[in-house]
Amino acid sequence: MKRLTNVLVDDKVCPQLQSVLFSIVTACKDISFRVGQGALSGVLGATQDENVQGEQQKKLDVIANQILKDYLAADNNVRSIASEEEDTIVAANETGDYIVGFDPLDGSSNIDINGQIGTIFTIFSAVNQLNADDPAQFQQTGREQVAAGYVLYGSSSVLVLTTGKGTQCFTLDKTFGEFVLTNDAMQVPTETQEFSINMANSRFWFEPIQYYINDLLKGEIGIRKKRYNMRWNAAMVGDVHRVLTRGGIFLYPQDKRDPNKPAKLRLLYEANPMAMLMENAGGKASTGLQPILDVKIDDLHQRVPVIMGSSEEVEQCQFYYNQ
Ligand code: FDP
Repeated sequence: MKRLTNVLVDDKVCPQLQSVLFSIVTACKDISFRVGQGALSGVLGATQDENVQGEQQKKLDVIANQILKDYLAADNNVRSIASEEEDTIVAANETGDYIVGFDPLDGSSNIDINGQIGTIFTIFSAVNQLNADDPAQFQQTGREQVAAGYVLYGSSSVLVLTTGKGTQCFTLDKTFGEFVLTNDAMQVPTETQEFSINMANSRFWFEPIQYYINDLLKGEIGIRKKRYNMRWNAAMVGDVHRVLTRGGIFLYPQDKRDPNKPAKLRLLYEANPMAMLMENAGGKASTGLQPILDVKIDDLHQRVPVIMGSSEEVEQCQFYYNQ
């Protein structure tokens, strides 16, 4: 049985980065406990407030955000913080070597129904010449991430992490409160017969996705010559975990619903970390036109189309864009 601490030492992760990872993981253990308490600890339901993206904040969004901010601000290795629930960058420690972005509680609509939810995080090196409160700290591409991961609060709490070499999965052993290595090299199968998309948006999609999904729906009598099944958790963290575990393709494409929000998922703290985990497990992650990890972050809350999962299936989907 290998604990997270030992894995990071064996993988020669530098002590400063280890410290940042432990701050995040400790916060997530706290969040996991509160999620598990549910209605008993008064964390369910909504607040009266909206975040910068105009979404109503759930109580657990606010609580998880505060827990992460408190742990990270107390870590001298963290220079700046960006969160889905914060309008702008949060300065932590001017001398910190790392900057951290996170979605404190992904899948908010699942909170009150006891569905899958999670915390997604990304870590970059800080830019030395820039102050901690300068949003340009995050103007990097996903390729520059030094670590990324998520904690899924499901039937068990799992940490899926990459520090660059591969994608590892740890399960929280609640008897002694530590994450224990349960898969040391996640591998996404290259082929799949399972897709994941919100079909309710189909009339708003652009042509490449209309045609691609239509061909999947035709099954064995269509051009793809095999029957596809569909799954939708309405929490990216749950859908991506399934794809990382048994293959599949997860899509949240650009659509025509609201010209001000052409895509839904955020690049910095949703798409990028998931893309890094996916690529390091042998999968692919694309906007349809380019790898997600090559898109430069211009704005902390920038949105991006997401197509990720089994490599051959993502390539098939990209074919419809190329045409
Ligand atoms: P949510 O708004 O509930 O936090 O982060 C956005 C996200 O969830 C993803 O986790 C999820 O994949 C998607 O939005 C769900 O979107 P739909 O409302 O279209 O189902």
